[in-house]
Amino acid sequence: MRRIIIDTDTAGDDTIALLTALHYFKVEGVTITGGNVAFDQQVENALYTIQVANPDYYVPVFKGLEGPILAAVNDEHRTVEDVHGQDGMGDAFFEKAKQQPEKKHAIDFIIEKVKGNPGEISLLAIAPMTNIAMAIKKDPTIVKDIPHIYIMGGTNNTLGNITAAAEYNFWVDPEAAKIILHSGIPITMVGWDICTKYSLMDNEDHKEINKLATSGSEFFIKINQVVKKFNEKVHRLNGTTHPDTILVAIAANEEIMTTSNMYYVDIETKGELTRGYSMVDINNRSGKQPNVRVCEVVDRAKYKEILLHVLDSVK
Ligand SMILES: [Ca+2]
Repeated sequence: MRRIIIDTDTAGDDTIALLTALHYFKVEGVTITGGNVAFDQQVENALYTIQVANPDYYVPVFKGLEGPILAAVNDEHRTVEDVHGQDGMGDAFFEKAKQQPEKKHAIDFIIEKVKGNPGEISLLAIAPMTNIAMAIKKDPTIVKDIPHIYIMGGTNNTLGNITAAAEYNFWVDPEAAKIILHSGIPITMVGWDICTKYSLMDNEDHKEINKLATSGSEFFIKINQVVKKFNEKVHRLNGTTHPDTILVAIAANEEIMTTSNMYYVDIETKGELTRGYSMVDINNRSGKQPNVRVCEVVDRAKYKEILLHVLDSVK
C-alpha cells in the first residue's frame, strides 16, 4: 500500500477525503492547517473522522500552523462556517473523539517522516499549504525526498469560489502555494473547476448514497447538510461539491484522470482583485518550463463508483 501524509483543514468534504485516503493508502499521519473553520474544531473533526473510519492501525493527528504565512501582514484568512456549518460538519455536532492529537508539531512530523523514508511518502494537500511550505522552508532538503504532491487548489482559467478570481486554498495562503509550485517537487493539481464539473453529487446521488445505509453513508449525509444549501444559493450548483475527495480519489486511482497536461502554473500574491489567482499558462505564453501536471478531465462515473465504494466500506 502506498504511504502518504494528508494535510487538511478538516471540515466538510475534507472528512470524506480522509475516509477515502484511509481506504486506499497507508496514512502515516494527518496534519492540520488553518483554513475552513476554527482550528481546534478542525483537529477534532479529523480525530472524529478517523474514529468513523476505524482503521486497523493507529493514525496520528498533528496540529500545524493555525494561519497563513503572512497572516499578520494581510489579515486575509477567513473561515467559512457559512459553507460547512458552525462545527464544519454540517451542524451535526458529533460527540468528542476518543483519540487526542499528538504533541509534535505538524511541520516537524512532515520533515521527520519524509527524511526517514526518502522517496516513499507522497503528500496529499487538501487545505491551504502553510504547513507543507513551512516544512520546506525549515528543511529544504525534504524536496528531493518527496516523490509527489497532489494538490486540491487553484482553478484552470475559470471562476474561483472564495472570490471570482481565486480558489479558497490558494487564496488563504498564496505565499505558501507559491513556495510549493516552485519547489521542484512533482505536482498534480486538481482545481476548483474540476470539482464543479466532475465531483458534484446531486439529489439523486444523495438518495443512492443514503440507500447504502452504512456508517459511512450516514456520515456523508449528515456532514453535507449545510454545504448543499450553500451551493444552491451561492454557486448555483444543484448538489454537494467534493474537491478534496476527488483529489484523493485521483491520487489513489490515477486512471480516472482521463486528461491531464503539464503546464507552467504560478500564483498571484499581490493583485488588488486577483490575490490567490492561479495562472495556468496553457498556451505557454510565458515560455517557462511547465512545472505542474494539471488535471483537465475526470471520468465522473468512475469517480462516483469510488466514492460509493468508500462509503459502503465504512460499516
Ligand atoms: Ca480542505
